[in-house]
Amino acid sequence: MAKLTLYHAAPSRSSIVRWMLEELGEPYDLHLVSLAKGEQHQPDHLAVNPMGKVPALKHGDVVVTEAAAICTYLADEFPQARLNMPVGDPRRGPYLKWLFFAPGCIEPAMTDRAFPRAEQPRRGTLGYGDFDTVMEVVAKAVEPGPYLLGEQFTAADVVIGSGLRYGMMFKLIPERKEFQDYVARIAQRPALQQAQEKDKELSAQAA
Ligand SMILES: N[C@@H](CCC(=O)N[C@@H](CS)C(=O)NCC(=O)O)C(=O)O
Repeated sequence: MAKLTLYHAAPSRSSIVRWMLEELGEPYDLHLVSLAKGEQHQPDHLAVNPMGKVPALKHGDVVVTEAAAICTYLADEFPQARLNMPVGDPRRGPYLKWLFFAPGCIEPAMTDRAFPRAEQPRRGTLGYGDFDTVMEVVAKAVEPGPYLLGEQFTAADVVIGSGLRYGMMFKLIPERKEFQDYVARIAQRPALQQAQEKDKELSAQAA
């Protein structure tokens, strides 16, 4: 089987992919990248991810970057883990919507809120519209539970769940009851707990 290698720094957005890998239960290697030492800008890393960022994933000869794309890729490559929605399943539409919604709407809405622009663009020019609508749409989606698509936990929960967890941790997302309840549910996932435990050990070693 082709080897999986995660280019990782803990804690960072590559922790999203580490959680996804733990959910898959497939063996993987880590290639640690010290962001503090600027290793992400060194030629050997730029050859893997010309954006100079983590995460990146190597699967055999395939390289995938962008956390949400990596999670989508892994879910489809390892369907036995039932973290994807296969082509032909009507739930694949909303599943893909949520995988794109995190980097396409939640993240830019959070960033714009954290670093306001000198001049606020018209709502129609922003792909995410406005912060409050983004929050309302996500809150309504996670409220029924247990997961975004109902009973089945998917890669979309890894991606959206990570965005909500980090957003609330850094006070960039309101601590609404819908978000708190959803984040509390996903915090019960043994794979997330394992990923966090392993990342904690890594951070301690690096300190
Ligand atoms: N759009 C990318 C963002 C990745 C990203 O910004 N990673 C940060 C760590 S959280 C990074 O590598 N920063 C180092 C740098 O930009 O120098 C994704 O979703 O994977």
